[in-house]
Amino acid sequence: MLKDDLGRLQSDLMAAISGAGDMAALEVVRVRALGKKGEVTGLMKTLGNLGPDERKTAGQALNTLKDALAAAIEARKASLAEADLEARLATERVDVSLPARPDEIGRIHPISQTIEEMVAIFGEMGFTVAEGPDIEDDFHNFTALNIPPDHPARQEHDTFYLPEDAAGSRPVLRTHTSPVQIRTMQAVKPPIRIIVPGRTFRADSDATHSPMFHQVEGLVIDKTTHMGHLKGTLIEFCRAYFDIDDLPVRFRTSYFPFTEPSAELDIGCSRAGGKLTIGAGGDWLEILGCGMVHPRVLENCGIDPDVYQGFAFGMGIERAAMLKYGIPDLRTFYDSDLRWLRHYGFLPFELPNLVRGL
Ligand code: 2NM
Repeated sequence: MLKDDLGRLQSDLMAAISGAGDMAALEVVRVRALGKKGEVTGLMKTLGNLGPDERKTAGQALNTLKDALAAAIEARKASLAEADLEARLATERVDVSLPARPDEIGRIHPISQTIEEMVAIFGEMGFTVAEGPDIEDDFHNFTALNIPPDHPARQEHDTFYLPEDAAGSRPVLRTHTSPVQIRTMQAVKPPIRIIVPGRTFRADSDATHSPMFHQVEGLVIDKTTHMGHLKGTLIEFCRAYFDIDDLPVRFRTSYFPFTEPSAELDIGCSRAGGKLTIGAGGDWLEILGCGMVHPRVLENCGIDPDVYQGFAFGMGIERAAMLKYGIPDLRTFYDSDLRWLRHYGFLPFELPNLVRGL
């Protein structure tokens, strides 16, 4: 084995490596040089026929060659990969300043749209949006809201409990957004005027219940806030949301542990011929729950009930969206079905505002 032969082999293979135009061609060269039946591997196998001194020199030379080839192949691989990436970046370049293509435009989910509508209506009245964690502790989700220890809502059956934490208490997935009202009352001195849209969780799943759903709740606290403010705010909200100026509304006595007195608000509707029409006919449809915040709830949050009082309300967003937009099945909200979204979704440029109308 001559030094010249090795030199020629090295320059041949190096030329082949740098000439390889893609990964496949490079792999062919690698197999030809270093594969089981490759040229360098073949020479390695002949070392056994040499005398000890010759074997040592030739072995070292072959190893050096092998290392040089392997390094050259890796370097070529890296530069091919980079060229590949450059080519893809060049062909897949997107001009983000171009207008959206009308046929491929995305849609706003009806839940997002409904939240935006509610935020626009309450925003006009001076409410701001508050948010809080999905995972809550027992105090904020139940105790502070005057929900007693034996209340059915606390049962395993209705509430998703998480494993016990280090302190021995069990966090919950919030069953309503009211813990955000509690956190707000703990943190800020009244006057308070907030709405709280967000995800809520209850262990319930059938045609009209989803284990994850959305609520909007609201809270107003001030020194002279009274039931008249509650009625005016919620009647105005319903008429704006359903866009019916003379929408019939009635308040029906109810019970919640966190409000006293409590009521549910019904809106007028017709069910003639099995078809639901909002705003017409002699029937009623429940739309939200409300009441004057219970003095014990105020106290639990460090607000003096002899100085402050207020009202709160809550409603389901999916239900409100289904009623307004004629969406018949709750479960379709979470299917991520693009055909459904194209049908029931909203264009991004149609986001609600009260100037143009909802
Ligand atoms: C409802 C109905 C009535 C409510 C009460 C409170 C708080 F924190 F202020 F006590 N937040 N939300 C409330 C009252 C919620 O949902 C049907």
